[in-house]
Amino acid sequence: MIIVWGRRNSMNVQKAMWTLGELDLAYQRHDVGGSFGAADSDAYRAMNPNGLVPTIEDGELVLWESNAIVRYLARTYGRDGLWPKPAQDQAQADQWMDWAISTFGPPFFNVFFHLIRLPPEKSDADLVSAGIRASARLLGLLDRHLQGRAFVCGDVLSAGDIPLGVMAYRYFNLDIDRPAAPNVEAWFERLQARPAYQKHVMIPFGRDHREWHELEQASAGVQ
Ligand SMILES: N[C@@H](CCC(=O)N[C@@H](CS)C(=O)NCC(=O)O)C(=O)O
Repeated sequence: MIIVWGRRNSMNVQKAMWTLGELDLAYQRHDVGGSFGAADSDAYRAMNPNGLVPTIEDGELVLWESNAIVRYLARTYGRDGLWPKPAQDQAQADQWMDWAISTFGPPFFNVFFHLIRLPPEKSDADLVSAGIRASARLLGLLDRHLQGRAFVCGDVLSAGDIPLGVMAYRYFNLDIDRPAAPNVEAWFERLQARPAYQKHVMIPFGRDHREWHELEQASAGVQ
């Protein structure tokens, strides 16, 4: 049984949860982070000195950093291509996972954070506009890559789709202008058809701690 520490509306926690769902692995999740606190406790920091979510435990292994968690789960329990066998395909999966957090993530995070998580009076409109432009430009690059491919590494979903897929749900559900990106849109449609994506990613954002706490009380027991 894999233990997951983290709140369900965190993008980084969702990468781990979606991967667990795709692999049909048994898990138990504990609410930590945001309004659920505890990420700053000594006990939690003994597992994850960053005081951030997610952290997973698998037997003796304690692991943090969401992309490392996705890779570990896909490598250890992967089947049907989640961690592809050819080294070249693994490298492609790595490439898109790293690109998601290092290149697409920072400008897009500004958009999401300033539109959803900050109160309007604290939101920086210039940062949001610049982030929207950069996100659209970068997704244009992904759009060209996805031409003729169902998923980022080819015909089947791989770890390479996971970080980008979690961000895509946010991108396509924000009230922003989006230039057409037909291949990204078709890929996003394919993700939305997956039960594990529906369960772990297609959930409300929770604008703030209070709203998310209320939403979680209404869905008590959802793992
Ligand atoms: N690089 C880390 C970043 C982790 C991170 O920033 N997690 C956020 C949630 S997405 C967090 O813990 N925020 C504080 C909190 O939820 O209390 C990873 O990918 O796991």
